[in-house]
Amino acid sequence: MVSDEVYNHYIDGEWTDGSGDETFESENPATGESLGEFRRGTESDVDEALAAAEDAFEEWRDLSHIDRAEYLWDIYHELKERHEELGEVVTKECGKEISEGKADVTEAWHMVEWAAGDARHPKGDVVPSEIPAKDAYMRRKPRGVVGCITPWNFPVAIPFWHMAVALVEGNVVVWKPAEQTPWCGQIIAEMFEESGIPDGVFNMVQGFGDAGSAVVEDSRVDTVLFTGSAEVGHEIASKVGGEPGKLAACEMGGKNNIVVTEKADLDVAVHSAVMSSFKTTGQRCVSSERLVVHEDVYDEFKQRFVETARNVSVGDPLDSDTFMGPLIEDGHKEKVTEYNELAEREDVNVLVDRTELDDDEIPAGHEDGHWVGPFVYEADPHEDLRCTHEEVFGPHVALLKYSGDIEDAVEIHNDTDYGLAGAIISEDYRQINYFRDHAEVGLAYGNLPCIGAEVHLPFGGVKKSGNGYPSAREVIEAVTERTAWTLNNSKDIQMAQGLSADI
Ligand code: UN1
Repeated sequence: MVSDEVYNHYIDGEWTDGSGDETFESENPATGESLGEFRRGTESDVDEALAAAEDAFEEWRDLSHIDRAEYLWDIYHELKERHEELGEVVTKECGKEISEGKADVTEAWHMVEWAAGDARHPKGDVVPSEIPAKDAYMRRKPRGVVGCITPWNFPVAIPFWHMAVALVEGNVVVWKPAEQTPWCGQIIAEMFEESGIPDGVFNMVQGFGDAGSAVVEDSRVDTVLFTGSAEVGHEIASKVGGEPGKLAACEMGGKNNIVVTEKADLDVAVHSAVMSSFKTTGQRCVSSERLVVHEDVYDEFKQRFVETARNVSVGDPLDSDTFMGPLIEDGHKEKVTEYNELAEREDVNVLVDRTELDDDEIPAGHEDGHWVGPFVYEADPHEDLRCTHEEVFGPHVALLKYSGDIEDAVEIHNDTDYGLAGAIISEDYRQINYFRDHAEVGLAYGNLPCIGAEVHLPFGGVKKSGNGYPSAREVIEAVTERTAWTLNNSKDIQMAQGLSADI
């Protein structure tokens, strides 16, 4: 990008500069350079987008699933063809190292493939009836206008988690991309334009929280899909929850754990923990910030994990040898730094502190990046510390030593308000089964990192991590209504429950 152009919103099949005068810049978090200038959406831009979407709904819903999916297949091919280029854009705009930038695009086309392929699958159920002449079905209908609010950390994949199924099911969409990744938003909107999707079916308004709130609060929106911070998600869920007929599916953060039992293979344990804690610089909602390790293997695990945390490479995310890129923005660097300082005040035992990188660790030309390295400490799992219970969203990791059996480990695992992802590392099937059945999470992993979910599994959490699934295959529940459809194939009115039909 980096051109003189100011990039617009995409509303009703047109690129429009909207009603506001303000613009904002996308910043490369590894260098601080500007990647482009974008219009900042206003309430009135959202209003226009919602009006266009409402108008488009009647015709769009009358197309078949298969015809609607055709537009998505175009986008699927486009995502594949532009894999390298788009992967680089993701990396430049959100700072994830390059294999992650590309994986984000891959995850997006997986989601589109799932949604468009699903157009040809059976929908609903054929249900038996008490009365032989009656046919009974559960059918699905689109809910209408779906408002999508997506985060910066998966700027290509998550928008498709929200939008692909919603569109194939016959809904229309108003989308606000994250303000940190408008360039990815721009490219996705261009793909929709090129697909020839009817005007108003897909609309994008760039901007900040005020534009997002305008989407959430408008009564024309039937479903709000949100992926992002717990703070915003809970606000959305409670606002929308008070409006009859409106629905919100929100997937939020986590304070995710990996349990390493005395029966663990320690190579698998260290590898899984390093991937889960440091990939994406800890900025996945599924990243692990708590490692619950049995006393029998604690010392060896600690020595190996700490060694890796000290040496893991932080640097230019476009360089394929880099393991961790920068944090997304300055404000986030401040937040992570504050949590690292808080941990010290809470008197934990700090094992690795790379809050400030040494000058020679920062690649030339990247001095303005938002750099941070791993921060690792050990703490008492039974103490009610803020640093071991609040989500940091960075490479801030607690080692929590436990003794006893798997029941004790799972009790510690479940001792947070969140419940998104968790993993157990063990070679013992009884421990694995116990974890699978008792870990309070939506995504449970055995002998794997707790990042890297695939799109055809449900993706969502329990407790403070979510209500509903704004993502992957379960999103269908949030974007469709169920109708119980019953048809009488005789001239007689016969009632269920033995009710007399005599008049
Ligand atoms: C997120 O962290 O916000 O499971 C989403 C994963 C990815 C999605 C993460 N497929 O790690």
